[in-house]
Amino acid sequence: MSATVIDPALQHAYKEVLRRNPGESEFHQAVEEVLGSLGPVVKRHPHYLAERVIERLCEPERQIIFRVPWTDDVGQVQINRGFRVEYSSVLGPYKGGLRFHPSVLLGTVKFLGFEQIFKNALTGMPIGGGKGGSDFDPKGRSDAEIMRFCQSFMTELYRHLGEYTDVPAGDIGVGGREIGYLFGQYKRITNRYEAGVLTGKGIAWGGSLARTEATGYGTVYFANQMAGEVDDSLDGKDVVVSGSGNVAIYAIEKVTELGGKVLACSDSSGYVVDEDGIDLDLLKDVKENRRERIKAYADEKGGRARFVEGLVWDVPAKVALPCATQNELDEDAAVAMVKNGTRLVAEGANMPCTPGAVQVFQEAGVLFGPAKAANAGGVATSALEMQQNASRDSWSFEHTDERLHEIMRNIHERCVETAEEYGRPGDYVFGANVAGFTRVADAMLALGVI
Ligand code: NDP
Ligand code: 2IT
Repeated sequence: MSATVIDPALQHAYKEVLRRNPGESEFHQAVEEVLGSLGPVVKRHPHYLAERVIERLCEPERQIIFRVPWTDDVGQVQINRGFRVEYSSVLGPYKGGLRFHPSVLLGTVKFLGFEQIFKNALTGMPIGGGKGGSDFDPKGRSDAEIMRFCQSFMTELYRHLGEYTDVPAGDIGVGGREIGYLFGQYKRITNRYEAGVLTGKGIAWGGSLARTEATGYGTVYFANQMAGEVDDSLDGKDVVVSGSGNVAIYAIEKVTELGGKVLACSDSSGYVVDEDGIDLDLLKDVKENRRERIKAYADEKGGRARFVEGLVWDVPAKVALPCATQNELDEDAAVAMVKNGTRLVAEGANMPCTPGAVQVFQEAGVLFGPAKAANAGGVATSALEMQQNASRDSWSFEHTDERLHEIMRNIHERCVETAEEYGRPGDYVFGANVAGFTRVADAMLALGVI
């Protein structure tokens, strides 16, 4: 089952994407999802077709692929592949994270970069779209190995970066530690303390308070806003979160603060369910400090917590926040969730729900918040970090968090209004795609044939 039907006027553009990017199924999926919303837009604004805006947006401005050689702790040379897809710079410097995970291929980075364009546009901030990463697997590697890898990666990438050119940040497998090593090498090669060239930096050396929390908090602000549309909130709700990384941990923190109860979270080995609600201090200790598997949480917590090798979506809850990775929630899981009483889904991860799952949720009347809207708080706070760096200032946690909250309210409003304007009330997928696309397309036309 596929949720997406592409308007005949856009079929040619989509077929060209398939032809020119063979085998890149995640990229195809991301493009199909956006083009699936644009039929009514090009009918109303035919100049987007005449100016070939969609074909232009389907082709990244620049794609960089490079070798990353490094030496492991036993003296063995290792070779990885590095990527940076500089997708669109019409709204600002390329902006988007770096992912270090063995599954990363060019098509993965392209799908993430494509999503990033519209997400960044939705924030209303001056940031273009890009994404990068490597098939390097950080699991089980020592700090020294991570450092040598990051140094080699940056030795190649630095020439493409700059605070006005391309500004990477974290994503899966890239957090504060990696950003530190990457920034150290950039500074060393360029002989410039150019803080705004990377975001997600440490607080002591140019980072922004609330950036670590921002994606998870922002997703929950967005989910709460969605619930508000039906006179409800997350207070008193059971919630299931997938993943137990950066996004998941701070989504759990904010849900708990707002009075919800997170029953379960996961990693790639399985999930823990804790009927007393996830104990955040223990989770942070296991995952952030010790970098252990999620099973350690259940082993140490005991009581009503247990580890299960399976899919976290088996745990019934009113609210679900997928915060791990793409296509982690499929149609079968969605059908079971609807049966089990799930009423709201907000995507903390990028493209975690398959098209079939999205269709199941939407047909069942489940409120569904797509990634490019729901998880935009991370990159928006990166843009706030860039603002602080540009003015050599640092803001309080409260101020930054309030700005984040306001940005998420605005994104929510933009999605709701755009969906209503086109006669699709409550369709956040449509609202996010169209509002994001329109901002990018109009800027592109203003800048000429680029
Ligand atoms: P982390 O590396 O901190 O955590 C990733 C989590 O997802 C881990 O629990 C990991 O489990 C799990 N996971 C990753 N890959 C897989 C897989 N193939 N199968 C099952 N589980 C998997 O990453 P983040 O929390 O930063 O990112 C999570 C998601 O949020 C990604 O989709 C990312 O693109 C998106 N995102 C991140 C933002 C940010 O600011 N960091 C901003 C917006 C979106 P394990 O440890 O077992 O691999
Ligand atoms: O997917 C995302 O939005 C991110 N990984 C964050 C990007 C950023 O530049 O902060």
